[in-house]
Order: sequence, then structure tokens, then C-alpha cells
Amino acid sequence: MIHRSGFVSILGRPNAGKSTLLNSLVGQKVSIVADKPQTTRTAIQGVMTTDEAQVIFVDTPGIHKSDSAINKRMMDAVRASLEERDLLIYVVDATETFSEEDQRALSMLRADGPPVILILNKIDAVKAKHDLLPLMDEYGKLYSFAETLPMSALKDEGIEALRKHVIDRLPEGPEYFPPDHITDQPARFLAAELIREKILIATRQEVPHATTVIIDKWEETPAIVRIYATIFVERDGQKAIVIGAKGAMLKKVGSLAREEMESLFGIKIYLDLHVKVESRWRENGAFLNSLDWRTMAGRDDT
Ligand SMILES: Nc1nc2c(ncn2[C@@H]2O[C@H](COP(=O)(O)OP(=O)(O)O)[C@@H](O)[C@H]2O)c(=O)[nH]1
Ligand SMILES: [Mg+2]
Repeated sequence: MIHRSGFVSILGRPNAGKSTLLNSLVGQKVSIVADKPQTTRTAIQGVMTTDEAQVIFVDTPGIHKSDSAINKRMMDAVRASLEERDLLIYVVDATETFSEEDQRALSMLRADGPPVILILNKIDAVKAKHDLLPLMDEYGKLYSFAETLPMSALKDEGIEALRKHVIDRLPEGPEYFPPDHITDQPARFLAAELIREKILIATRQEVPHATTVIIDKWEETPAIVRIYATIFVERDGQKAIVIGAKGAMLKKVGSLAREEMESLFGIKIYLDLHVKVESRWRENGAFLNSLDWRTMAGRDDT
């Protein structure tokens, strides 16, 4: 039996379910999920290892217009994820009708690039399955997809079929990582992301976009990990929302994040959260560098 391996990027518009799909493919939460656009801000790797193959999936921010500095970086991450891949997965939300934004997003795919599998996601929420046919038609007109698969990333429907299609299309290759390597993110980053996820789920309007999280201190003993984190927002009003009446919101966010970290990391967690205002951090190149473990060395864009 030959062993196959390769790199596969997951692309699509915001909210299509890319991160949910990655988590389902690797069988563990590696990328945070919320019903808000731009939940994923950087490329996140998830590794799936089976007896016959190892697939390195890369989750990406949704394809969107890049206006602010942070959005430009997000789109840089998307573009980088198109390079040197063996295969691409393009995810669409099948409950939505085809739009111009899809057309724009699809124009990023090059005909001479790697093959692309189209995923019509969220079929659990599509009442009339025959509605999928016109959608397939619209997408088929714009790009010659190698495969089109309806599925539900949330309910794990169609995941096995997708795994098989992906593996079949990969070249012969070695195991790049040990079988227990699931992601390239440091635990600190994943912890910050989990805190951000709980805020995204609990808040609305401008708060999700204006929020980011930095881990200030990480103390590990055999019995417990003590994590000290700061939640940054852009305005006093947002800070008040994140803290909540008598600190209720911060308490809720903290306990949800802590519970998930405990089950994911398999150790008791002490979590200490603070909220700070950092106005216009989304336009601040140096601040953005401090958020991404891969670009911390400093890269400036204005
Ligand atoms: N009903 C349904 N919802 C889904 C499915 N996949 C993702 N979602 C939801 O869609 C929203 C966006 O998901 P997410 O994975 O963050 O999308 P992303 O922005 O493309 O990464 C979340 O509320 C998910 O729970 C699915 O298969 N069915
Ligand atoms: Mg995402």
C-alpha cells in the first residue's frame, strides 16, 4: 500500500463553515467557530493522520473585501494558502443563494492551479434537496471543479466521503508529522482563540470585530496551568459590554473558555481575564504583529 500526503487549503466566503469543516476533518477543535464573519483571522493548520495518509489541512479567513490593516493581513493569509497546495477545498453555504461575492471569491482560483473540491455545506439546514441542483449549476459555470460534494460539517455528514476524495487525490508522500501532531498553533494561541470565541458567541454588532485576546502569562505545573490573558477592545462602551453588569459577561466568558481548555488540554486550568481599551488596534501594524505568532518578528504594512 502506498502512503499519501499533502497540503490542502480550505477556502470560501465568511461563515460558510470552513472552520467547522476543519475541526470535523481532524476530529478535534483546532479552529474557533462562531456565527459571525471573520471569526478566523489567520491560517490555521489541522493535521489528519490515518494508516494510509497524512493530510495537512489549512483553514483560512473568509474571502472578503480588505479595507482595514487587519483585513488586508487576513487576505494575505488567504492568498498564501493558495500557493503550493496539492488540493483546494472551496466551501459554500448551501442555504444561501448564489451572489456576486461568490463570483469575486471564486475569481481567486486559477484554472492552472491545483484541483478544487466544491463543498455544498449545511445541507442539514436545506429543506428541499432539489434546491441544491441550481446551486451546483451556478458554481459549475464559474469554475471547473474536480468534485462537488453536498455535506454537513456540523453534523459530520459526508465527512468520510470527503476524506476519501481528498486522500485519493494526494501524491505519494511521507508522514511529515508524528501521528499525535494535530495543529501548528502553540497552546497559548489556541487558548487566546478560545477566549475570543466565547466573546464572539456572546456579543453582537461591533464587539466581535473589535475584540482580540493576548495571553500575558502562562504558568504550568504538573497539576494546573495558570493563564493570564488580556481582552482588548477599541472603545470604553465595548469594554463595558465585555465586562457586563457586575462582571457577569466576563465571568461567563471565562468559565466557558476555562471548561473548554480543560477538556482540550486535559489539565485543570486557572484563568484570569482583564479587559483593556486599545483604540484602533486593527489599524496598528505593530500591535497586529504581536497577535500572530508567525509574524511576531515584525512586518509593517500601512
Ligand atoms: N446548520 C449548519 N450550520 C453550520 C454547518 N457548518 C457550520 N455551521 C455554522 O455556521 C457558522 C459559521 O461557521 P464557521 O465554521 O465559523 O464558518 P467559517 O467562517 O467559514 O469558518 C457557525 O455558526 C457554525 O455552527 C453545517 O454543516 N450546518
Ligand atoms: Mg473560520
